[in-house]
Amino acid sequence: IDPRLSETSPAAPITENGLFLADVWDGLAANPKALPAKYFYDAAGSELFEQITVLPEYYPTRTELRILDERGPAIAALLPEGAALVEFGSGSTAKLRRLLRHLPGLAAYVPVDVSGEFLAEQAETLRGDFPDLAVEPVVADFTRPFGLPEGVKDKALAGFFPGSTIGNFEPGEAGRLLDVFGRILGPGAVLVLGVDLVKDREVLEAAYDDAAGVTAAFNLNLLHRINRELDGEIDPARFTHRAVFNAEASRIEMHLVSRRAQTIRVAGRSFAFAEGESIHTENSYKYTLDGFRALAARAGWTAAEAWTDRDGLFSVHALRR
Ligand code: AVJ
Repeated sequence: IDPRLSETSPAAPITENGLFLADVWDGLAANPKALPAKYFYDAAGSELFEQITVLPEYYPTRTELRILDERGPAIAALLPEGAALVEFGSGSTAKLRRLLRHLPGLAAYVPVDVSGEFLAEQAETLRGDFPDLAVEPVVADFTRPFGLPEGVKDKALAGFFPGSTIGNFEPGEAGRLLDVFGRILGPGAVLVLGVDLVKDREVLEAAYDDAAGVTAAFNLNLLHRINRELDGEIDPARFTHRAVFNAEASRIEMHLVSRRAQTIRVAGRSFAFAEGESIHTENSYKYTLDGFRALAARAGWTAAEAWTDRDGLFSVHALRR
């Protein structure tokens, strides 16, 4: 018997939304309350994230793009001629395009994402813009081992994991993920990834609590999404956005804090909140250059090079298997 189903609760249906509901029920019943950050990205949340990436306070995206622009030739020099590039969780193609400019010899591009629809669209536009590049999408959850397309198995392999997505994983999980990437890419592979750096609390907290309130809207959209998709009866106005740098754990935490004591209902199940009680919605880990190299080493990767911007805000690492 599934322990998360109490006698009075209806069983969560086993559908895509059933998983979302099970995660939401689990998270709200937990102590402390928490929800998985992956649920931020419905259509509205993805649109809000795009807005976050151009906020004056949110330095990661523009800084990483600048590093890729400036260091493109150096990155290209590390990749073997005729390699295939595997991108784990392909978001917008903006970062990939920065790299492609410097990789005329690239034989194939393999975007990996859970959304088949998104992948197909993305592959179409890329084929139009780079007619000589073989684009071979794989529909898969990149956190689990998956098979590469036949056409690239004989090629030298490189991996690309930009955006500091690695920061959303607990350090132990991040190590396991890097190990999975290593197993998929095999010996001799190069992995290029973006990693956000530790810095002053003020800079970090502003990046996750911008003056225009876009990050607050992004965080609160999770409650709107629960209302839309899971028959939730939550009043989002009764929660506030909080972003705080937890220096001991070296991570930004995002929370939705209950403004008052209240009970919320989601699909027939109730959850009580004390005033000031929070739902922990995201961790975004920040590393030092050496701290990240050590994590990569434990996962079987050797640090080849790392590039940062002038202000030391963000890093792009090249690792070798
Ligand atoms: C997409 C996980 C890299 O942690 O900076 C941005 C997500 N959350 N603002 C990050 C995010 C709030 C972002 N990552």
